[in-house]
Amino acid sequence: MQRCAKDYTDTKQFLWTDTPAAHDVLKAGEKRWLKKWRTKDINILRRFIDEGYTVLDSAVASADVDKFLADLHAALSDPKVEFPMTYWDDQNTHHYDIARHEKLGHLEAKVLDVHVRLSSSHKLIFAPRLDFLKDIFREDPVAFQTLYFENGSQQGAHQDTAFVYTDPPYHFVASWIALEDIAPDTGELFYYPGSHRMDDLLFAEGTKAVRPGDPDGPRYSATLEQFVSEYGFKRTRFLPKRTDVLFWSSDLVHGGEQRMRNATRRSLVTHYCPCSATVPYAREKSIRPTRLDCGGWIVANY
Ligand SMILES: O=C(O)CCC(=O)C(=O)O
Ligand SMILES: [Fe+2]
Repeated sequence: MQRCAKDYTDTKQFLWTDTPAAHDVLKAGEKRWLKKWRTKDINILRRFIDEGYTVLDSAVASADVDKFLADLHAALSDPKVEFPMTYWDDQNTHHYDIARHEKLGHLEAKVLDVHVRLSSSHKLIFAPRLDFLKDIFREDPVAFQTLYFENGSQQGAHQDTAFVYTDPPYHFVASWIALEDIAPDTGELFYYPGSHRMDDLLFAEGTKAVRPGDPDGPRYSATLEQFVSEYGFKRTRFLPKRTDVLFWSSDLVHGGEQRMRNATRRSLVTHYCPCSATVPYAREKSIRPTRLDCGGWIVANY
């Protein structure tokens, strides 16, 4: 893979928090911060700028987690309900399938886009504390992809920019909502603080996004791990309490640890972009975001 410095002179490509000027912007806005900014603790933003991730403790309501999990598990047991999911089987074949309990333990098993199927997900993905996203986007966020994990994904190290696209690029942030206390060895999320500011690694066609059949694809995670270690970034494991929420910047290197024991690791990932950004699938299918009663915006691919 080719290494290429990020061109920060093209400021429109980046969210302000990801630019080298981010701390100046924050300082300039700091006086107004108490009144105008949604984040009541400015260190949360500082950490997001410097480390590419931040954590909000107890950011969603426990009762809302209960309701969401009850609705989801009822849907997965109901033969009349067909939610989509993807996973890899033991023969290394990728599947797009109907989500059922017994398939949730497969490698990278994800139930897709629950935000357009279960209204009880809205209280989680648009919980008031998650308004923090408006400070990063300076406009309303649109939830454009959700992934439910019953177990650890065991997904190799990656940057979401290899798989998730927005126009302008880098214009998205992910949230990871802990739906139970997460124990070690359950395939917990890992990440490398600061890695969102590394040079870009480009695939064979010169893109940050991986294309089907790309010759660099099979070695991508190993190459990225090597790159991260050259920078000296330290691998950190996320062992949150139920209702804690982690946010990561589009280019933060992360993945799922190996599962060393048979235990659940329930979590909900949401990718959000600013209202003015576009997601290719929405443009191609001419679908526009829908506004929910709670004020949040959603769009979905599946
Ligand atoms: O939760 C995990 O194990 C990884 C999730 C992830 O990388 C993602 O959804 O982008
Ligand atoms: Fe990811």
